Amino acid sequence: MKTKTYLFALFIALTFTMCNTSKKEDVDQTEKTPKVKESDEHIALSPADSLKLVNHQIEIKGEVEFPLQLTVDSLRKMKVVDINNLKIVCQSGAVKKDDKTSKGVLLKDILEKAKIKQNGHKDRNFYIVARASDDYKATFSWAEIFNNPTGENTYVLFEENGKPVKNGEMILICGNDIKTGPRHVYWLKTIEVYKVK
Ligand SMILES: Nc1nc2c(c(=O)[nH]1)N[C@H]1C(S)=C(S)[C@@H](COP(=O)(O)O)O[C@H]1N2
Ligand SMILES: [Mo]
Repeated sequence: MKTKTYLFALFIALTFTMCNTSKKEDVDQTEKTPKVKESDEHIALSPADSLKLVNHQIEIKGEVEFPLQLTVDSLRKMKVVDINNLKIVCQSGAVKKDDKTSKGVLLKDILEKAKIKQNGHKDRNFYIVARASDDYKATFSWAEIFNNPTGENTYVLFEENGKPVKNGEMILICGNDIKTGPRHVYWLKTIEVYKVK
């Protein structure tokens, strides 16, 4: 009888100890977790830091026959399109920019120059990532660019309202999106072509 009481007491004691230990761990873990930065936070960069993000050329790479490096000058030698009334609207609904006139080259023309490596006409499952030097990115599909009106309204811009673009030298923009902010990539660095595995 005594042994039973003793064992029972021991069981209760152990249970409490274990509960306390796990609780302690929980508390420790939350204390160790660093405060996560809000991913949609707008960080104000110093002029010097934002200059570091500027690229004088963009690279077209990945699943292409002819990887390219394009500057504003090389874009000017391609088929330049005048775009009117381009509004950049954030996902929040805020109007960020209202360009009366802009100049750019169709992403489709750039990708045709680089020539996506396709194995026959059924090989169409590619995606295209436009990436900036701050690692902001936007994604397009092959079908959107080559078999959809979106392809006729997606550009690499180099001029806005008669002036060079701000925040880098080239911006990728899709004029067909409902909110144009998300696929407006400034500090453009690379256009990467990937095949769906
Ligand atoms: N490289 C880069 N491009 C970017 C962003 C960014 O943080 N980095 N922000 C995007 C967002 S959320 C919007 S709404 C538009 C306009 O942003 P702005 O207000 O910073 O000009 O650009 C987009 N392009
Ligand atoms: Mo935004």
